[in-house]
Amino acid sequence: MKDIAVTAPSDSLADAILIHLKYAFGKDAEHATLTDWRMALSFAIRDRIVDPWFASTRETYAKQGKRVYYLSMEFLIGRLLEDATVNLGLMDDVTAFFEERDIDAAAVLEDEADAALGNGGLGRLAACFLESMSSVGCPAYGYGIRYEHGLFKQSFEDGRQIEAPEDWLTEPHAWEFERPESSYEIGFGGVVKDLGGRAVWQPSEVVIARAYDTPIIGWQGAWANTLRLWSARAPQVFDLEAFNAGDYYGAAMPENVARTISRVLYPDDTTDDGKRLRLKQEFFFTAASLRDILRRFESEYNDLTLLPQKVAIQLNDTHPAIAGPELVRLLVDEKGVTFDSAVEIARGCLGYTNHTLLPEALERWSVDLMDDLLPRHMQLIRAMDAGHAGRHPDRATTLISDGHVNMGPLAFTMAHKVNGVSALHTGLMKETVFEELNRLHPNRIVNETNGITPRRWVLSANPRLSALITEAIGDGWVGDLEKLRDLEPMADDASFREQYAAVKRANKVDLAQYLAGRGVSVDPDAMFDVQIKRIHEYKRQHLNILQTIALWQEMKDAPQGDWVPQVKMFGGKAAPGYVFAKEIIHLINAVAEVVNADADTGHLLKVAYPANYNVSLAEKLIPAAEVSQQISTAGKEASGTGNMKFALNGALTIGTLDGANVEIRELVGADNFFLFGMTASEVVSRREIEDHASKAIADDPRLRRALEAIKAGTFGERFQSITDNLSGADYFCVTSDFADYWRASRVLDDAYRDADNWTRMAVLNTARSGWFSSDRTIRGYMADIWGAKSLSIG
Ligand code: 26Q
Repeated sequence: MKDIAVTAPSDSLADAILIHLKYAFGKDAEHATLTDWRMALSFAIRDRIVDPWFASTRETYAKQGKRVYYLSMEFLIGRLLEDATVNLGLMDDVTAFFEERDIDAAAVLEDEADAALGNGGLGRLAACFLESMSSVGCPAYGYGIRYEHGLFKQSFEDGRQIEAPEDWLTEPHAWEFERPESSYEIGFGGVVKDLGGRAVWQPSEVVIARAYDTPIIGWQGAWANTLRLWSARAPQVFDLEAFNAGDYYGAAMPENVARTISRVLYPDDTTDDGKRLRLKQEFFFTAASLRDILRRFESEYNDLTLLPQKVAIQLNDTHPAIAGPELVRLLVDEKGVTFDSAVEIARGCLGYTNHTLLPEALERWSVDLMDDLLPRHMQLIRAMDAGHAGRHPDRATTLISDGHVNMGPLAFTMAHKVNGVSALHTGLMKETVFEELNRLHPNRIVNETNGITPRRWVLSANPRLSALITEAIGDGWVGDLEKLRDLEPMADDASFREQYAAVKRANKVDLAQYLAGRGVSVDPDAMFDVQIKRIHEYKRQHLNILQTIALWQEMKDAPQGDWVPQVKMFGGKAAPGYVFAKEIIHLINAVAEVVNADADTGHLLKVAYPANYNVSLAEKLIPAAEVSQQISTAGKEASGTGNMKFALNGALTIGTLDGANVEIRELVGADNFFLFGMTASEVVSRREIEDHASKAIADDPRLRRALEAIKAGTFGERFQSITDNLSGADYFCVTSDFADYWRASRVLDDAYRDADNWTRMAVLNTARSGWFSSDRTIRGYMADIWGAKSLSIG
């Protein structure tokens, strides 16, 4: 249906902003607050997204294109306004508009709260994918949960992490459209009745899932997809009977209970498995999404066997793995398809992405809980398990074991393709966790190395570098990042290097100013060394801080020595229940306090740990970084995506052969990457050596001295859980990798002394990292997994 010829958004962006300011927010320019300006601008920008958004939908219907549905518990989006403005090519207009009025445009953009609907890498990947799917014109929907509270806010008290609830939705929010007409009843619990051979699930509890749509505009406004987030509410808002009986609180109970489901994002907490509410969240958004997908499909087609030709559903880890059983249930119980055909149809649609091999992070749900909450699904899972057993009688892998449903194997068996997120990780999937399933289904596992969107992580986050690149090679790189290769010859051009170095220097000055505002003063001439990511033992922030302690000790021994002045920066949150990770945070802050107050070494070393690391802080840190710390225990980091952002922005990596570091090193060249540490297989054999940790400590006087200082109380508390762990089991091989890490760090210091050659290496990192665009990753998924084609609205 053609929409009515309503007037197009006013040609002048300035007029549009002022009209919204006046008529939507009731303000004139003299009295507008930053938030008024931000909202007026957002509406003016949003207006310009709506037409391409409608056009994209129409084009998908017209071409009967295959649609991709990306199901993810997390979308770590950050701010949207700048992204949308940049993608529409309107940033210069916006800057000019505010300049004319003497208003700080950056402050207007920064007034927007981060949408922090994710924990870390997995959620940020989903956000990069949304942007890239729109940029390459892949017809797609993101489906997730509209959490009222995103990831908790972090602050430090006496160096310890304190969590506070996050509140993004209490700020005016410009981007979503509520869709009351797209609501579904989602059931839980109850019983399964057998009505003449037909199973009928009669849930005991029902909540409503209501859709909220956010348009996601691609590069140059070429296409727009939808992020559809579900919010939970009660079928009956109000218990009138209770109210009339005088129970005013009780009357609001149904609404409160139902809303709990979309109230808060679970912080990645490997220790808190088995949480009933978490399982309810998973089923809630998965079931609502599948109903929506089927409704859309049935509005166009009436043959369910066509589903795999028209619908691709990607599971972002196992969090939506209940999609397998739920889709089978819908097909069998509601559409009358046979069980075997339903399984085949579902498998034809589903793909599963694995993001971790850590055994404690592989989801398992107790059969008792599942029987209680999802009785019909549990029946179907038993039937699937039996089917699998029937076809592979000798198999050891089961969907159900020790009273638990194994969500990894469930997702694997219900998907036609299963992918890892870096070459190394995919290889390890085949050798370890999915060894047997890979043998039974040899072509199912594929690799899709992660990527990042260049629009957010270079073009908007690093405008100075972007301008320099565009001046050198034109602007084609933004939509085709491999074009950065054209910069390679310029690594040998002294004047280009000088300009490149000037960009980095200016970004460092900006960051130094920002940090000063947060109470840390750092010298922009020092080397900026950054480790930003969730705090986790396998990521080994404690290896970094131990090396920092050892360096400080040697600097203090000889403060007049020829040291490379440096700032060690950290950023990241620990899961609230992860006690050891919180101890690491405390240690870093304790070291920072002592080191930063040391007058002997003040000109040489500073430690900065700004609290509440999030997407917006990453956008400030990465463009200013010179050293990227990617030091996980080999075999543990599935991919990493921060590592790619740093390389593109010209930071040199010091890292292990883990995740996508391996591919970064291959691409940028071993000479331009500081490698250290054991390989994944060396790690496995090292652990078998009893006392590997105490041996490593005995062999390394620097490590010993650093640990002794901690134990002696140099940093206040004695951090016994950390020192005990490191001299005991040291599962993550911090001590064994320490000596080589120290060596590589000094090689890196030496390299930094030759500023011009350092810049040469940095330019080569930028020039050779174009492959890490998430556009490339998305095209890979489209070709290898989804069988989807790009469309365009020309
Ligand atoms: C599980 C159960 C209960 C509550 C929370 C969770 C949970 C939530 C989030 C478990 C895991 C996550 C997130 C995992 C994650 O971010 N993995 C990272 O994914 C990135 C994208 O592929 C990779 O680059 C990283 O290497 C990987 O660690």
